[in-house]
Amino acid sequence: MEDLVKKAGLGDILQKVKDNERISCEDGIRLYNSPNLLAVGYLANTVRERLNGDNAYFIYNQHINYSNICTNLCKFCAFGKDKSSDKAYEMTVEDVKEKVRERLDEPISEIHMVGGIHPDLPFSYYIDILKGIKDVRPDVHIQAFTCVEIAHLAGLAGKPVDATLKILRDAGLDSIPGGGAEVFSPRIRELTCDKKLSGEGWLEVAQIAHRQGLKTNATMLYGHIETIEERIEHLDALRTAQDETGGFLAFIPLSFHPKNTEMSKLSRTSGIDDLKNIAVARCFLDNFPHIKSYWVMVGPKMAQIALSFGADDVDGTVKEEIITHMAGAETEQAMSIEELVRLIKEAGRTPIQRGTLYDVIQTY
Ligand code: V47
Repeated sequence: MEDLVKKAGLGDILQKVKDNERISCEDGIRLYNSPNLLAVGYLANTVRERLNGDNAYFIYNQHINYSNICTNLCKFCAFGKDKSSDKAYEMTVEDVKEKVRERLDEPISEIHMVGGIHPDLPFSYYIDILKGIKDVRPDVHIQAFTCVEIAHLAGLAGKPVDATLKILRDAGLDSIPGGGAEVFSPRIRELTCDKKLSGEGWLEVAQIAHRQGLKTNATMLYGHIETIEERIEHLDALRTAQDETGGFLAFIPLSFHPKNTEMSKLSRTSGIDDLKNIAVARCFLDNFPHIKSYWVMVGPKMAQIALSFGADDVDGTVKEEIITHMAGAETEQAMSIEELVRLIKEAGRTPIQRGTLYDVIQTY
């Protein structure tokens, strides 16, 4: 394989990877531009195995989207709706509790909860849904509210982000998911999500969370109008932030799904691009412990192959995924533990059911 990498003109990057030396932005761009997927994958797999051996993680989780009403109405999103839309919905605190109650017989360890930027729900609503979940399921880990929502909640609370996070944590918040990062580039934000919190703002919220010991994830929405340079700028900003505050757990590249969005004329991402994003991220984000291939977006088959191209996590059981399915995802809405374990074993990896903070619940 090393010969293949050298023939692909990536021998210098191979040397850096072997020496555990950081690759540069130029190296990252070369990896993206390389037509030799196997060479890029080999480099990523080397980093993956150094950091995570043969481990491949998944989680037993439940997704709850408390409301799709949103004032940002990003062009790439099929989930967010104006309040006046007949497709708009909003769960009451009791509805959220019922969702949790319905699945109390399952060994769910994490609830992943996000929603739109709602124009008029009060701050108390967010506190009440966190407390309501913990009332019904006290031991569950709540990973909720993207950095974009947290900034909005701080506005509602009339307090700095730091103080707002402390209030949310007291109510039951345990960690923050990686959504809302999109592509940090101001050009992309201007063209696709001009009302959304800026990239700098997103990173600032994540770093404030890290400084108080709260773990967060990071994403990048790829495969629309962003350039390779903009992808690398995004990864570079994440890597720099992680050097400073160290609280990111996982990076998840999110493949753009165009259906029912204002960008529906664009095509879905290709398999090559899906694997490249995993592989380049694994090589570039040397300070991120985990790279997740989110099976809901890329499909279980691609997530399985991604385990040899840098990924060490496939997310989890999920169930009732709305955001990607409204944008045309054709994947199932849920996977069982048995399916996840089979998928991972077939890839030659060791399936590990994890908690949110990558604590081992069971090895299969
Ligand atoms: O914030 C919106 C993105 C995100 C589309 O942290 C779209 O572990 C593709 O962040 N096509 C929500 N993507 C999902 C998310 C996530 C998922 C799984 C695990 C984790 C984690 C985070 O999805 C949004 C936005 O960035 N998104 N519309 C679309 N049409």
